[in-house]
Amino acid sequence: MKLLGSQGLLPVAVELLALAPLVSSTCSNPIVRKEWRTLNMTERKSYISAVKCLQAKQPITRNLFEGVRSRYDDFVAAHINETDYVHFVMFRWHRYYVSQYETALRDECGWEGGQPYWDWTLDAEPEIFLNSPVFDNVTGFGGNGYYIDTANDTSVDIHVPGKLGGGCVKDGPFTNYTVHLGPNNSTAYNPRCMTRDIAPGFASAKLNSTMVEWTLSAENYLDFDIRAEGDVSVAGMTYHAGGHKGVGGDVGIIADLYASPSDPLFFLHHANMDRLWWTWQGVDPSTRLYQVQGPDTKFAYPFDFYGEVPYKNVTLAFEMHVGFYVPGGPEWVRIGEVMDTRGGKLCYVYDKAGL
Ligand SMILES: *[C@@H]1O[C@H](CO)[C@@H](O)[C@H](O)[C@H]1NC(C)=O
Ligand SMILES: *[C@@H]1O[C@H](CO)[C@@H](O)[C@H](O)[C@H]1NC(C)=O
Ligand SMILES: *[C@@H]1O[C@H](CO)[C@@H](O)[C@H](O)[C@H]1NC(C)=O
Ligand SMILES: *[C@@H]1O[C@H](CO)[C@@H](O)[C@H](O)[C@H]1NC(C)=O
Ligand SMILES: *[C@@H]1O[C@H](CO)[C@@H](O)[C@H](O)[C@H]1NC(C)=O
Ligand SMILES: *[C@@H]1O[C@H](CO)[C@@H](O)[C@H](O)[C@H]1NC(C)=O
Ligand SMILES: *[C@@H]1O[C@H](CO)[C@@H](O)[C@H](O)[C@H]1NC(C)=O
Ligand SMILES: *[C@@H]1O[C@H](CO)[C@@H](O)[C@H](O)[C@H]1NC(C)=O
Ligand SMILES: *[C@@H]1O[C@H](CO)[C@@H](O)[C@H](O)[C@H]1NC(C)=O
Ligand SMILES: [Cu+2]
Repeated sequence: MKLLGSQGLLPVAVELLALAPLVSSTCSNPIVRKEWRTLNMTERKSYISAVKCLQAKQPITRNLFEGVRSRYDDFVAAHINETDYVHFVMFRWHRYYVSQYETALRDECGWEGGQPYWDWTLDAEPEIFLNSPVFDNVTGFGGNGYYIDTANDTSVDIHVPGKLGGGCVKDGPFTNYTVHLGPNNSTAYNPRCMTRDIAPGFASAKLNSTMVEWTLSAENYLDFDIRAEGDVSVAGMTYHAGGHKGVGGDVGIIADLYASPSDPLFFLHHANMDRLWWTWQGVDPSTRLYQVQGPDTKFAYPFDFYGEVPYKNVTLAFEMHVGFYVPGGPEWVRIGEVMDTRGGKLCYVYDKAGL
């Protein structure tokens, strides 16, 4: 394992965690989540088939959201509806969300593994970024969209430097895949192709190992969260925005704050960020496993980029609205129930910590 920083404390702690995991009585056989390129070709194709299966299955929330057309759309619509409420309890909400998606792939579409993650540090060089196995046109999610000049597009609030696409994804298993929801907070029926707008240089700068090391060296949850989420300027964006805007650029759907899960890569990106949080927690579980800080309100301190906003700090008892995308599933989940990936409402681990 590569050393993080000079003191070498993290790898030691991470190995201890791996040897003596925090055993929960209800989770003796956790699902193991693996990096995309460590799956063999048969497994990669099965995962893609399971995603396509969700995209072809009947939805359960069509009565709630007009534009929903598939079981996959249930997840997209839930994300759109909750975005204004869950940011910035973001990592806690997305941890549960990705785990429910994983459950749907397994229980409803025959996937046998854990939700794969994309360790983007392995691809974070401008010249090789587009060759990532996640963009493979047979055993990945396809590559970029065709080029559209969006320099003067006034619907783009922040322009991503060096974007190379913008149009429909033109190769791979999701060529011509029709997304139904968005843009932004709209859940009306709006069929159009799935777009990507990859920016290899921007992505590499935001997703490389330097960025990850710096984020993992945060001393408390709030600082970790601030580093991982970044701010709303091109310079201040960090790895969360690096995945969304590095792949979505100016107009790719994964860059849409609300409708981003329309691109299946969303779930590999968020699984990796969840893995990095899990890694960070594992360095000092007695302090970090249940450490919770941050506001209950969007763009409130310390994410008050647009001015002061009234808020309260969340606690483990804070209830997150998770939506209606699981038949019979809970509508609300407490933050304390998703802090430990092997306890509460969760039961999974990652095959590998850190870099
Ligand atoms: C791929 O992995 C699966 C286990 O998930 C195994 O059953 C299968 O034999 C492997 N296939 C190849 C071609 O290695
Ligand atoms: C995938 O990409 C390779 C290399 O660019 C190309 O030769 C091949 O035809 C493509 N295959 C498909 C199915 O698009
Ligand atoms: C964008 O605007 C600039 C300045 O007005 C102009 O020179 C350029 O041709 C425009 N680009 C496109 C694609 O319309
Ligand atoms: C989505 O919201 C952004 C930010 O508020 C805005 O700039 C953009 O015009 C909206 N996009 C569309 C297609 O409505
Ligand atoms: C995608 O759609 C375009 C335009 O309708 C069509 O020309 C092309 O053959 C389609 N590609 C695939 C792989 O279905
Ligand atoms: C969607 O966003 C617009 C513009 O920000 C806002 O006026 C509207 O109330 C929002 N709709 C919903 C359903 O949240
Ligand atoms: C990561 O990107 C930053 C910004 O471009 C750069 O300064 C740094 O050297 C890069 N780190 C690695 C390991 O390439
Ligand atoms: C929230 O917590 C921070 C420290 O993490 C503290 O500085 C701030 O005053 C708290 N805000 C409220 C409203 O309690
Ligand atoms: C949308 O989100 C709000 C806020 O969390 C929630 O009260 C409402 O029930 C949600 N609607 C649906 C249909 O999920
Ligand atoms: Cu995200």
